[in-house]
Amino acid sequence: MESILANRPALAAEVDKVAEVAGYLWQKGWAERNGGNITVNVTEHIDDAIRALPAISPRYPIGTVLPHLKGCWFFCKGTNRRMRDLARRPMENGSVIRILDDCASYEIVADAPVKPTSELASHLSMHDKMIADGQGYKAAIHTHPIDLVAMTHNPAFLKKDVLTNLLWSMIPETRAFCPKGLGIVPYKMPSSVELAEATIEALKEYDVVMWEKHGVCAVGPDIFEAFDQVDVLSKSAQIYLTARSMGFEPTGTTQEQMDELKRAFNL
Ligand code: 2HA
Ligand code: ZN
Repeated sequence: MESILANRPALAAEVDKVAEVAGYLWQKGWAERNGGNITVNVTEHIDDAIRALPAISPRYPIGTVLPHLKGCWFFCKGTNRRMRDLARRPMENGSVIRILDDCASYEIVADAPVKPTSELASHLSMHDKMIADGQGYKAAIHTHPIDLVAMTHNPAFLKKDVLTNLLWSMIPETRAFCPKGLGIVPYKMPSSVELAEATIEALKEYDVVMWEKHGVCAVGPDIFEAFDQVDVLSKSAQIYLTARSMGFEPTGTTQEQMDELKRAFNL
């Protein structure tokens, strides 16, 4: 059967971006085995012919009710699929789903019955919040950056805004491009609805959310921008780690220098 992407360049371009970012996650060592997941709201690219397609799966519960997702469609990485395989063959390792009218369940529509990511509750909760916020954000990413996850094994870094200030102080760009910083969600069971709820709570205040001893989540207008947020934080973590492994504690930019940046960039 023909792919849903055939003759739909705008939808194909969104899936292409996901594949490109999936490759970066693998190359960075942030995506061991099936680690991490990506979802993109593709509703604007869904035409009447797609809407008429039958489901190719049973109806699955999301695990929570998300009222803003009524009538929405998502491209999702498949559960237990490798990020590096998603990079090369996105439609074999991910699928397009539609949210049903109860806002609490979904079905798979194309191309293959690949069940979405185990973190779907968190991802769809983030999308629900993005729609409520009305800023046109369409993408969510969860990944396992080695440096940032390692930092959460130090209890001192888990206190409110300690890690954010440390990471901001490593290089000015992090302050500029991740202006709301990194929120911390204390350890919770992967895939749980509790994790999803804590994630969207933290996203009210922060750009990126760290799941203690697990990984980060970020959202953005598209998947490139969501990835960039994590990438700048990881760069800061790398600078910190490099200084520490040279045998000294990095001084960091001063509070004054950061305040100056905040004023100059209107952060
Ligand atoms: O999809 O990263 O948190 C695999 C995971 C679960
Ligand atoms: Zn994970």
